[in-house]
Order: sequence, then structure tokens, then C-alpha cells
Amino acid sequence: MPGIWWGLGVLLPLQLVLLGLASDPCYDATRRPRYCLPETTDLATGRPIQASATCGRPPQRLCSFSHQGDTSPHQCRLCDQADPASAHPAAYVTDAAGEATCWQSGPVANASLMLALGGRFELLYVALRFCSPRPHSMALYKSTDHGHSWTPFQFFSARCLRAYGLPPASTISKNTEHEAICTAAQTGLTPLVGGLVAFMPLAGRPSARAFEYSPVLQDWVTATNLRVDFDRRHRVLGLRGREASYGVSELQVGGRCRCNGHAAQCGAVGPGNAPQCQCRHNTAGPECETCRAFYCDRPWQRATPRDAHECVACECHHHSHRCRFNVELYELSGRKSGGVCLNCRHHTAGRLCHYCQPGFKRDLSRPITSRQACKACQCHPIGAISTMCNQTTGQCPCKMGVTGLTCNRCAQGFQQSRTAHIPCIRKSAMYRHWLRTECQKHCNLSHGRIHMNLRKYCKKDYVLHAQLLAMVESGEWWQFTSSVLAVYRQRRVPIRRGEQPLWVPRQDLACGCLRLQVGKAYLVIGNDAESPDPARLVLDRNSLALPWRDVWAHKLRRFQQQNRRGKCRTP
Ligand SMILES: [Ca+2]
Repeated sequence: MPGIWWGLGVLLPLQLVLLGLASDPCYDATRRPRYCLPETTDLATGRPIQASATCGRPPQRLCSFSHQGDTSPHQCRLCDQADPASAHPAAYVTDAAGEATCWQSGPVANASLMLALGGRFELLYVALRFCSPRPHSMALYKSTDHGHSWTPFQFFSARCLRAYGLPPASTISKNTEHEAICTAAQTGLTPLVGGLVAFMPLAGRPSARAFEYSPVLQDWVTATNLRVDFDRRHRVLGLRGREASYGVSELQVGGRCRCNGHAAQCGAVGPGNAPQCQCRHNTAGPECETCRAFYCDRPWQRATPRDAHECVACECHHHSHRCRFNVELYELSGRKSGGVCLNCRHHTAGRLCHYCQPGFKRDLSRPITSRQACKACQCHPIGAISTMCNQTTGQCPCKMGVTGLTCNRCAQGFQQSRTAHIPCIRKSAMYRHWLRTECQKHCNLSHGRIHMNLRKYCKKDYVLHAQLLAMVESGEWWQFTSSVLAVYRQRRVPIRRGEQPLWVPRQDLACGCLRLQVGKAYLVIGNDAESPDPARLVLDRNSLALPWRDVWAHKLRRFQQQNRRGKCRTP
């Protein structure tokens, strides 16, 4: 038998039918994610079921009816648990034999059946086929915690108020959508055999049409276990109470895995394991209730027909496999993106691994997703101020006078120096610097004060007191006109007092070996050795010209006298 649920097939959501046709119900033809649901299956058939009472221990005589509306021709048979041929165990409620087999409670006032569904499911219908007359009062309970606690699902009673304290068939308002009601329907005595009691958890509930948007109803239809309490039997004329029984031949529970709209398939992972959703839309978990690792750019949401709420991968430009969700960033982005990449590799950095690390520059010839998207700056260790270059241009920060992407050469107008501190200096400064060192070498200057004593006096060829009157340039020479005021030591070719030309090499003056000023008087001390012409009076870098001080006159006269006395000849 295909099932007792013929009539309800058309009531199943149309989507189930449509989804069955598509290759992947969770995506449309253009591979866009869409709301999807696993098939509704019969959750009861084949599952073990428990009954609070079962006939046949000890063997009992029970009577049942063979015709739906006629109470008179009933059959009475022995129920004996020890004899399989006449036993009516609870397993007959969920067996595959359908109406052919039947559980019988025996002549008890109350009985119940309990079914563990083997996981959390969303239930669409619960249906019981009776082999006895339907109960006068019965209650359906569900559990969402595997039988630890129970919630009323539906009450059925010909006398609702008396049996369960509830008004019969009260309408369901939006505020009471998650509450059980009591109905007198399906409680009639007839049919005496084969009667049906069915319950659809969503029927009559205002939000049922918007089930995907109603967490209240989503919870309402969710169950792990079902229990049916048979609370009162109808009195049947001609049937004695000790021969009457509750009898159920079939229980069907239509439900589907709770996958939050993210799976169209659901199956047991291993033997004895609860069925698990085969999650799509980058979701994970037994009920697709979280996003897959790395797919956390947006917060998880249940899918709806309007929006599949697919979990979105973090955009890390292929430089990271890990990310976390940041709610502040998500809000700041206008609820678009909240993923933060972790451990960016390939020298990338930033929330989306879309920058280069400090010390690396973007190689714009490669896409940012390339492993070589970031290259080392390679700033010159001497020319650059730091090792960190501009991310986009790659320009290293150069020291003054240094240029080039990596600061590897001197800028125009600059020239390499030999110091790392200032690797390039202005060319003019360079020249001055060169001149200074060259002149220092050239002039052979004796630094410090000159202390004139007899020994030094004797070493010199001549010592004069002269005043400079004028100067003219003459080739490589400066020709001064001097007035020799006194001769304190005379050379071989005598120097006359009075006006005398005085020659100074041009470079000696440029380098400042001699500091001479027209109009001033000097103590001039020199040797003849360097002079190209013994007749000429030449003043050069080996000579001395000290601004004249009158105090020297006396001292020099004394040296002169000592010289005349021959003191210079005896060392
Ligand atoms: Ca059966």
C-alpha cells in the first residue's frame, strides 16, 4: 500500500514537486542559490515504537468489528503474546504490512504509543489508522528533546472541555499559533474499523503561508519524538468492556529533515546515526545551521523563498584560507560584508589581503590574486631612509639628493660622496669640499701660532716688514706692489727697502695658503729655494705673511744683531 496519506499529497508544498524535477534543487538554472527543502518522507514506517499496554499477557479474548458501520457482526479472537499468530504487538503500528497487521492495547482505559523519530524533523502530518473504533478522546504530544519533555500537539475529543479543559475547535490566532487546540473532528464512533485520525501541524495557523518567515511555526512543527495518548473509548452497544481495546494498524508521520532551507537531501551518515542534511549554499552542521568555515562574510540566516541567504566566502584574494566574521564591519558596510581574513600570505596584508605588507610593493603587472602580487621594495640600504616603499608606486623614501625607485643613484645636480650618512651632495658643495681638501694638501699649512725664536729665524732666507700697496693678476701669478719697510734678515740677492714687486702663485692665494690684503702691513718670512728667479721676491705656500705687530720689531732687531754676531752659523 503506498500509504494512508493519499488525500494529503496535494497539500504538500508545491515546491517539493518542483524541486524533484531540477537537477540541483538548491540552485536555479543560472546557478543562483535558491531556497530548497528535503523531500517529505514517512518517518514512522520501520521504526521501533513503544506501547504502554499490549494485549495477550495473559491471553485475552478481544472483540472487533468487521464492517465499518454495523456493530452487530463483530469478531472475537484470542490475543496471545506467546503465539505469533495471535499476537498484536506495537511493532504492527509501524510495520510495512499496513492495515493487515494491528496493535491491540487490550481492555485498558488508557494507553499510549511513543515513537522516536531518530532526529529532529519538521512534521507535516501525523496520521493513525485504527483497527478499533477511533477513541472518544486522544491527545497527540511532541518532544523536541528526545522525550525528556512533552508539548501538546493536538487534542481530539468528542467532549473537549470535559476531557482536556479546552473549548472545542477554537480558532487559532496569531498569538496562539504555537499552542495545541482541541477538536471534536475525527472522534466519531464510525467507521467502526479502519477509521483515520490525522493531524497537520500547520493547518489553520495564520502564519502557515509564510512558514519560511515564521520562526514560531518552524519551532512548532519541529519534533524528535511523538506520543499518542488514548484517554477514553466510545461505548459500543453490545461490546463488553473487557473485550474492547484500542487498536492501531498504521501510523504515518510525514516529515522532512530540518535543514533551514539549505538542503534538498538528507540521509543517515552511518548506521544508527541521525539523518543529516546535505548542506548547500556553503552552510554546514546537522541542520545547515551555520556557515562553512571561511564562508563567513555574512552572518548565517535561514533560507527563504525570497532570498536563499547563501553563506558567502570571505574575499581574501587567494592569500588566506581563514577568516572571521566581524559584526561592526558588517554593519559599517551596510550589511554587505563582515569577513576579516586571517594570516594573509604571500606578503599581503589588510582585512581582505588586498594590500602589500610594509616593505613590499604591488607588482601591477600581476593581479592581486597572484602569489607574486607583492614584491620586496628592495630600497637601497644607503640611499633610502627606510626599507618601506610606497605600496602602489614602489617608490622608496630617498635621502636628500638621492633618486630612483630604490634610491640607488644621485639626483641631478648631486654627486656621490663617500659618506653613507649623506650619500649624495650638491655638486657645488662637492667642489668646495674638494677644494678644501685639495688646498689643505696644497698649502701644507702649519697650524697654530707661530713662535718666532732665533733658531727659526736663522733657518729662513729673509725676514721683512712690508706693506702691500696694490695687486694685479698676471697669468698664474698675482703681482703685488709692496713697500719694504724693514729688512730683518737679508738673502743672497739683497732686497732693497722701498717699493718692490712681490709675486704670489695664483693657486696659493686661491687656496688661502697666504691671506694677503692690499693696504695692510705684514711680517714676511721666506726661503729662496722655491723661487724660480732668485732676483724676484716670491711669496708662496712655503712662506709666511703674518699681519704686522709692532712688538715684533724689537725682537727681530735682537735676532738681527745676534745673526751679525754669527749666532746663526753655530747651531
Ligand atoms: Ca500494521
